Parts: sequence; C-alpha cells; structure tokens
Amino acid sequence: MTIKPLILLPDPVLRQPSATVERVDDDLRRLADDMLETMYDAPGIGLAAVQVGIPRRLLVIDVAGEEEGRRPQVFINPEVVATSDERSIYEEGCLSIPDYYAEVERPARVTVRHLDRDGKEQTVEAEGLLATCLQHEIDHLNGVLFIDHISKLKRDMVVKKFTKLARQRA
Ligand code: GNR
Ligand code: NI
Repeated sequence: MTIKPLILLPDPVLRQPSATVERVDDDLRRLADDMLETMYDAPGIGLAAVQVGIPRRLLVIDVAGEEEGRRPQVFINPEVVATSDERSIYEEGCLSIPDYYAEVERPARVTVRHLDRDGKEQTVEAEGLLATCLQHEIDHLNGVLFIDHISKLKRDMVVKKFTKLARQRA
C-alpha cells in the first residue's frame, strides 16, 4: 500500500467532474486501499479519488471513533437517492484545504446507492457525521468543495490565501 500526495486548492483538477467507474477489479481495489492508507495517514475521515489526482467516482470513509478500531468503507459510483428535509450543521474541513474549517448546513440524513469493493450494489441510510461526510465526498466527485457552501466573501479569502501559498511552493 502507498500513501499518495494530496492535491490542494486551487489545483483545477479538484474542479473536474469525476468519471464513472466502469469495472470494479483488483486495480481499483488497490487504489481504494492506497486511498485508505493516505486518509489514515493524514489523518482524515474521508477521501475522494480526485484528491489524489484521479478523477474517478470512488471514495473512502471511516467515521469510527478512537475505541472502535478501523471501519473502512468504500463507495463506488455513489448516488444520493433521498435526503431528509431536516438539516444539520457541522464544522467541516478538507484535506485539500488544510487547516481551514467552517460550518456547513446539509440534509441531516441521506440515502446513498453505490457499489461496494466487490462490485455489489448497496444502499445505505446515513445520519450524523457519516451523512455529512458522504455528502462532502460526493460533492468532490462533482468538482464541488465545502467552501462552495459558505459565503462568497469567506470563499474568496480562502482561495486567495491558498493561491498565494501555492505560488510560494512553486
Ligand atoms: O477529514 C475530513 N473531515 C471532515 C470533517 C467534517 C466534514 C467533512 C470532513 S471530510 C475531511 C476529509 C476530506 O477532505 N474529504 O474529502
Ligand atoms: Ni474534502
């Protein structure tokens, strides 16, 4: 397994819509395992393939607490098929926007249809942190970042700061 470098704001790859996964094979499972290792190393609770520069519709999540051990979940071609009217607010962060956090309001519960790592169709009903994380990751597959859900003033400030940081790294 390999830890892959994370793609950071304002890399245009993050704005690219990810392509549907056509085949769930060993190569894809290897990529999912690399993404999990990268996520645990960061550390984070979710990661979309586009965040390691691979714009395909694949994401990994582990929202287990410290004492629960690892509960890795792989979602391939996920689709939100239902959302609750009730909404909830979480302070979100993103591994592609390090050390920036902001409150985001989203549906409190979502139903997601996807393929698991065996290519089998699954449906999960999520609430709490898992619901928020799934929506955050599925946004990534559509080129959407959590800063798109905050005010334009705050978003412009964050993009400006990360654009400057990228220039310094170059
Ligand atoms: O590690 C992460 N934490 C997090 C916290 C609140 C809402 C969403 C997230 S996802 C984030 C990892 C990440 O950037 N996934 O795309
Ligand atoms: Ni993110």
